[in-house]
Amino acid sequence: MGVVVKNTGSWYQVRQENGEIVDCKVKGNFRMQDIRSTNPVAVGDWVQIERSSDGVAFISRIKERKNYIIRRSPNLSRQIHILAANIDLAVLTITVNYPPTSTVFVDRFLCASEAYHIPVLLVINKTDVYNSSDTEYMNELMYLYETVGYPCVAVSAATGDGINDLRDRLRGKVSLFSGNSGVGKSTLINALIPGINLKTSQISSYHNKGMHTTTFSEMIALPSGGYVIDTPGIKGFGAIDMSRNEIGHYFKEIFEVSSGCRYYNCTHLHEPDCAVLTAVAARRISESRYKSYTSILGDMDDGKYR
Ligand SMILES: Nc1nc2c(ncn2[C@@H]2O[C@H](COP(=O)(O)OP(=O)(O)O)[C@@H](O)[C@H]2O)c(=O)[nH]1
Ligand SMILES: [Mg+2]
Ligand SMILES: [Zn+2]
Repeated sequence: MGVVVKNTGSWYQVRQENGEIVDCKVKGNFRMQDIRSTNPVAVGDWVQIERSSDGVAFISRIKERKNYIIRRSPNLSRQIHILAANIDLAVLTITVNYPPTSTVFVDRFLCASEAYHIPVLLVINKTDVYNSSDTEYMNELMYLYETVGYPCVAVSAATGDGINDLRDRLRGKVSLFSGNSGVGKSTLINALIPGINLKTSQISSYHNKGMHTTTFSEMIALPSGGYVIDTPGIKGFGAIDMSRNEIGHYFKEIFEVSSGCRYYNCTHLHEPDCAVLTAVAARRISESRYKSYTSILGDMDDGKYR
């Protein structure tokens, strides 16, 4: 068995157990778990390869996935693209400033990762350029998310601060790197793997999103053990099928408190005897998390999720 580390069009790079990388094609018509996807095999898939008589290597079998994340094509609504499979950890890199990251963006990501059952590590990068109020806000965010149950690590890819701590947390895992453009994902991977030299984007204005400099997802082996997956141009997870009632399940602290609501199908917006509203009023649930929750519900009403 080998693991798919890169996919460029119809070719797949498979890393064998002995470390050898083999270029492969896909054999015949693959149907995996009834998924209608544009790619039958994804980065992170464990596969069996065979060689044909003329020496071409083919992927002949895919091991059942423990999870996978998708991007839905906006126009062909039934078609999906599998971004990556078998992820142990989703690493969401954010910056408090340069550029600022909204908590709604973070909470949407956390909500989707709960739905996918993928643990998240929050990495706050660029600590080297933060002034005292940026740092104060960063500490508040770290306190909030640690309390909710998401580990956080503050780093500077530029100075190397916190990188050893981050490296320890990635050891032996397949980690998917996500986050807005310009937050320093590629720079972080370069800091973790000296000599890899991923292209980074110089962004002229932090008010603009950085340019996407890489185009294919790639799984990169960490010298300390494990892999990182860089999904260029992908800020987070694709939309996932969630019903209105499920959203509250994917906010850990809302879910925990919601057993105290009077109605089993409480939306926590306006119902009487809502334990969530009580907890928000008492500041046991953070206002920013609650706002993100209502904002996702609002998106559903606008048809952004199906
Ligand atoms: N000051 C500072 N700049 C950083 C840091 N990490 C990345 N950058 C810069 O931020 C910009 C975007 O980085 P890049 O790695 O391309 O971001 P990506 O789009 O998330 O992959 C580049 O100009 C980097 O040099 C950091 O820790 N501190
Ligand atoms: Mg990048
Ligand atoms: Zn409620």
